Amino acid sequence: MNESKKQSVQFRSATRWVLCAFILALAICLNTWQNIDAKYRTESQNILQKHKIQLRRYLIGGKLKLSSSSYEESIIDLGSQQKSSKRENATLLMLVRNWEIEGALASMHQLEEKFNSRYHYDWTFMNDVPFTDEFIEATSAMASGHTQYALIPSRDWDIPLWINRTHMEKCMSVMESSGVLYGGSESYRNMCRFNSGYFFRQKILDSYDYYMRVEPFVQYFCDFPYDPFQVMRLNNKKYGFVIAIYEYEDTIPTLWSHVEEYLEKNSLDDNETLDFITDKSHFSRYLPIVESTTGYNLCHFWSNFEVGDLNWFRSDEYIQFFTHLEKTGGFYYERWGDAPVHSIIASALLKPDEIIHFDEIGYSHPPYETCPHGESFRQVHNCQCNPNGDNNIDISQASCLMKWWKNGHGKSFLRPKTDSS
Ligand SMILES: Nc1nc2c(ncn2[C@@H]2O[C@H](COP(=O)(O)OP(=O)(O)OP(=O)(O)O)[C@@H](O)[C@H]2O)c(=O)[nH]1
Ligand SMILES: *[C@@H]1O[C@H](CO)[C@@H](O)[C@H](O)[C@H]1NC(C)=O
Ligand SMILES: *[C@@H]1O[C@H](CO)[C@@H](O)[C@H](O)[C@H]1NC(C)=O
Ligand SMILES: *[C@@H]1O[C@H](CO)[C@@H](O)[C@H](O)[C@H]1NC(C)=O
Ligand SMILES: [Mg+2]
Repeated sequence: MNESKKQSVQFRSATRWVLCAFILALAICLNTWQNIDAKYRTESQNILQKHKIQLRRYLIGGKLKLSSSSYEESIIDLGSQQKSSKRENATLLMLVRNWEIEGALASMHQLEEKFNSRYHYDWTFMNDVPFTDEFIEATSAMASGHTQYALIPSRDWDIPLWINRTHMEKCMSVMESSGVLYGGSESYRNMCRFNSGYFFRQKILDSYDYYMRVEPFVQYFCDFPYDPFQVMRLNNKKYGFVIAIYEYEDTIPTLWSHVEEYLEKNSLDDNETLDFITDKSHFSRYLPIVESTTGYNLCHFWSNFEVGDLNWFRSDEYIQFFTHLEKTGGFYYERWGDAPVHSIIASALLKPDEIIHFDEIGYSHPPYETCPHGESFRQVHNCQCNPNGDNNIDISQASCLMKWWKNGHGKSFLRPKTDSS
């Protein structure tokens, strides 16, 4: 054999070995892929099976325990009736500016997908200036129910004439320079006063019993397991919330003293719910996140999501209380939010079981969100949220929910036993 022939044979046998090694590697890989493939297939079948069992137990009226603050069978059982239920006398409600159209549509799309496409409730939009054609067209197209639009009259929105503007402007610039959120904003103050005492008196809402408030760029994480309006009516609820947090005290320096003034003159038949906003104890896991300097613990239901009974808001008791607060000028000289005002009046006038925490509604209004904790619940209702994530406020330090559980209605096993129970 000459040299070149020898090299060629060596080369060919080397090629054969490389080829063999390659085929062997390929075979091993394929085998592993197949194993992984099979593993995924089994896993996904298991999950499907688990999901099916849960869905069946849920839909066929078994007693699957949902994540619920109330443990009231009547509310949990509504889940299985949802398909046959008819519409309540209610509307979805958004106060919004024309330039917020993108956020308005984003919120609408989510609420339609997760809830309203099954019910077709009306959408009501309110604005202090006329809505543009573009806004009306786009929101009407997004809604699965009728849409209607209202222009807020100046007397319900703008600064009342009896407000001392010189004084107001002085207060505003002090608040602004000390960094109070929206401390220098006049329009934010109009919005808060309107949402505290005037939205429910707009003519366009006269024909409804209930509303659900919607804001631009909020999110709904789960398919609604029930119609919240129906839950409200069947259980005689007047106010519903999903998140409760602490207010910034420097927005409401004198609010509580005016509340006390009112309560001294108008004694309550039943002050049980007040414990929610006056309980200053804290839970051993946490140091208090805020210390208030008054009897008010600063807890309030976060009003960017709320479901309310309009007839309660329209009642003399609510309006008298609101009017007493309004006359002090605090909406303008300070920067009272509609959330503490709703919450304080509700806690004074309503019984604990007339307020409901909608534990089953996953919701986000930056920077906070709430996500149902029950794993089965999240699977059955296609939730897109992480109950253990940092943003879930439910039992974090910034949340007042534990105070609601303790003093309000709901997880009654957390409350000390009274003689009657
Ligand atoms: N028409 C109108 N709507 C307003 C005005 N100011 C606020 N709003 C609406 O009132 C609601 C509350 O206002 P936001 O600006 O969201 O106030 P917020 O939720 O306290 O604060 P953010 O953290 O900024 O969301 C939203 O639905 C706004 O679209 C206003 O001047 N005119
Ligand atoms: C309005 O407020 C200013 C500044 O606080 C005060 O000097 C003035 O007397 C007030 N005017 C009235 C009519 O009360
Ligand atoms: C809906 O509620 C309004 C306000 O309470 C009431 O006037 C109206 O009659 C109700 N409509 C129906 C169909 O019940
Ligand atoms: C509720 O009323 C009782 C009896 O009048 C009183 O002792 C108690 O301090 C009141 N609670 C609050 C929070 O005001
Ligand atoms: Mg907002």
